[in-house]
Order: sequence, then structure tokens, then C-alpha cells
Amino acid sequence: MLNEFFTDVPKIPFEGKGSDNPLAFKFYDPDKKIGDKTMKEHLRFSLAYWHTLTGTGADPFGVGVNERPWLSISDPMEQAKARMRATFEILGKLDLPFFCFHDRDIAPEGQTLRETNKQLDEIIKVLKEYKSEANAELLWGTACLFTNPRFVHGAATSPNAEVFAYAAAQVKKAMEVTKELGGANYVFWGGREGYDTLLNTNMKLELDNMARFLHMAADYAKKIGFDGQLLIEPKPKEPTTHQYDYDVANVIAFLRGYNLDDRFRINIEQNHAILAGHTFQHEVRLARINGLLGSLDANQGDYLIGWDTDQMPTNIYEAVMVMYEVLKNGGIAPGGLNFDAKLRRASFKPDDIFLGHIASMDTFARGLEIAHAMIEDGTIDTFVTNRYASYDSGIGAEIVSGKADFASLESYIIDKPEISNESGRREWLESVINQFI
Ligand code: XLS
Ligand code: NI
Ligand code: NI
Repeated sequence: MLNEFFTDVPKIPFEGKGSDNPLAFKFYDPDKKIGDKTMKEHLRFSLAYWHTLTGTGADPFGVGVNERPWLSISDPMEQAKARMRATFEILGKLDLPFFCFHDRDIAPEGQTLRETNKQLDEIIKVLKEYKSEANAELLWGTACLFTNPRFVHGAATSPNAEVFAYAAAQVKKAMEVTKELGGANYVFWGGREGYDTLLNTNMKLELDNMARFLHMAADYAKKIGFDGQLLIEPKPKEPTTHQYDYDVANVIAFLRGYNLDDRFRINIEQNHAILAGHTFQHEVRLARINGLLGSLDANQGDYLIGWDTDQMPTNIYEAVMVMYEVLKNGGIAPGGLNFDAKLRRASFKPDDIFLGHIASMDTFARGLEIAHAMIEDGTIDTFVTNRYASYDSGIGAEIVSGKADFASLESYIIDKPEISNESGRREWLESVINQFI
């Protein structure tokens, strides 16, 4: 196991709930069986390269503060290589099975795309050398189509066709690299695929172009034999005022409207869900019941702040509700739980990386255990089933089977004196969940 940047941090052991060792798991016991799978198999945790390895802690009011020895190496390629070693040291010590990156997180840009691709290839070689050290696989790859100034007006939705071409070539390469590394998924997050004002925007052309771009991506995946999941990651706003992949419902409509729903699924992030005015569970449920749940960006936003704070997830209640959906989905594979999350700026010490991930992994381990217990117990599911029992027989069964029409429903109901309803029992259901927590 690599031991260069975090020499004070050992391989993180599982010590259980009573432990007072900050560098130990309290709930995440990778080999513990929950139902038919181990925790590790259920949760498929992933490290996000951009926040954890590349992020400096800079914000609009201040410079970077993160103590990350590799970031002070001035030669960009040497820095990228050191960052890769740090990555696999973290993955190994936390025993994280997956990682995710944007192409530009791992290797610097050159003067031309050709030169950039060459640099990327060089770093991929280094990545492959260290990969076995940690036993970690690529959960998903993606292309950064939002940082470089060329993407100021978007990428696939840019008014400039040369930018569309550049983005296509960049995604082509990122997909090749993802395939080369055996990546399980490829993600499209429309970082600047939206608009600031409709005054300068041809919305129809932008949406059509985004669909053209995604069709080309699906065709190219087929051509190179990449059969991992292709995922769209919804986000309603930031950096643009309105982002086209607003939320799960918008993405479903877009995918169906442009005949992309047979090839794409959805990567759902908690913070993006709440920015869109939904709960994380709502977004995951909607994707699940439509057969489009692909993967999760497991982070947490602040309910009092209107932007994407991407915090490490520590809210057990939310983890329970999301793991309930994941279990109902029959699991999240080939997706996973990617910690698209960053430490708060004030948590700038190197070991905060470990403390943050331990907290998050324990949170979802707890969420998994509680959700599993809730499902085994069956009180909630039985309540829901009974609540809709009127559709199992009689007039309800006729509605569901398609036999009923307005005329038959009218003659059924027109002379009934009264309809009686049952209580929704929300407070009681919440107390049932609290008993498990
Ligand atoms: C940003 C997104 C981004 C994607 C990957 O808000 O969450 O990090 O997950 O491009
Ligand atoms: Ni994300
Ligand atoms: Ni985010």
C-alpha cells in the first residue's frame, strides 16, 4: 500500500460503534452481510478526484487553503503524477472500491487537443501502474466541458459550432480512456449547457444540438464497444441561470423526446435535487420507477444556502430514505455512491480527507442497515400496499386494467351517497422510521 502523503494515517480499520478512534469506521464494516450482499457490494463507494485531489479550498472571497503537498509541485505533469499517487494512497487506506474523474482533473491541458490527449495518455499509464495497489476501479469517467474559457457559452449547446466540434472530440477521447480503464459508466453533466438569458438564446437549436451530441456519443460508445452505462446528471442551475438537464423529470422528458432513453440513465446528486426543489429521495424514486436509476452522487447541500455546497453527506435520515430506494431498485450497480463532495474550507488538514470520508461512509452504512431493517419489518410497505387496496378488485381493478371508461365510472358512482377515506397516517409512519433509527 502506498504511504507517502499521509504517513500518520493507517489503513482505516472497522472498530464499531463504541470506538473513539477518529480514524476508524464505526458502522461501515465492508464484509458485513446485509441481506444477500456485503456492505461493500451494496454501497459501491467512490472517491471524486476533483474535490478530494484537485480542489484547493478556494472560494470567491479567498485563495486556496487546503494543505495538499502535491498541489505545490510546480511542474504540471509532475504534479499530476504525484496527485495520482496520493489518490491511490487514499483509496487504499479507506478501502474505497471506486473512483471518478474528469479528464482535466487528472492531466493538464496542452496547447492543442492533440498535445492534451498525449498528456492524458501519459497520466493514464501512471494511473494503471498504481491501480492494483488499491484494488480500485473506475466507477465513471467524464469530460470537463466547463472550466476552459472556450466553454463560456456552453459546449454542445454553444452558439459556436467550433466549440461543439471541440467538445465532441474531447468526449470521444474521454470515452476511449474510460473504456481503456474498464470504467463501469460514463457521465454527462451539462455544466454550462443552459442559458443566462433567453434574449440571446435559440433554445430549440440548443436542445436539438444537445440531443445530436448525445446521439453521437451513444453511436461512438457502440463503435468502440463501450457498453457501460451512459448517464445524465441533472442540475437545475449554477453555473448557468437555467440548466437544461434541470431535474429527473426534465431529463426523462428530454431523453424520451429525443429517443435517447434506451441508452441513457440518470446520475442523481443530493445537492442538485434540493436546488431543484426536490428531496433526494424524490429524484431517486422518480428515476427508479421509470427504470432509469443509474448512479448516485452522494453528497449533501445546505438547506439554508441556495448553491451547490457539495458537503460530505452525514445526514442519516436522508441516507435511510435513499438506501430504501436503492434496495427497492435491486441495488445501484453498475452505478455506485460517488462522494461528489468537498470538505468545508475550514477543514483544510490532509487528514480531514479521511475524517470526511469515514463520516460519509458510516452514514450510508447506517442508512443501508436501517433501510434494510425497515423493508424486512414490512410495516411501511404493508401500509402503502393497503392504502391502494381499492385498486386490487372491483371498480379499481377495472380502472387499472383499462376496462373502465368515463361512462362506466359515472354509472358506478352516480347514485352512491357517500365516499369514505382512510387516514394517511404520516406522523405515525414517521414515528415507525424513528424506531428503526
Ligand atoms: C457539478 C457536478 C459535477 C459532476 C461531474 O455540480 O456535480 O461535479 O458530478 O461533472
Ligand atoms: Ni455531481
Ligand atoms: Ni454538486
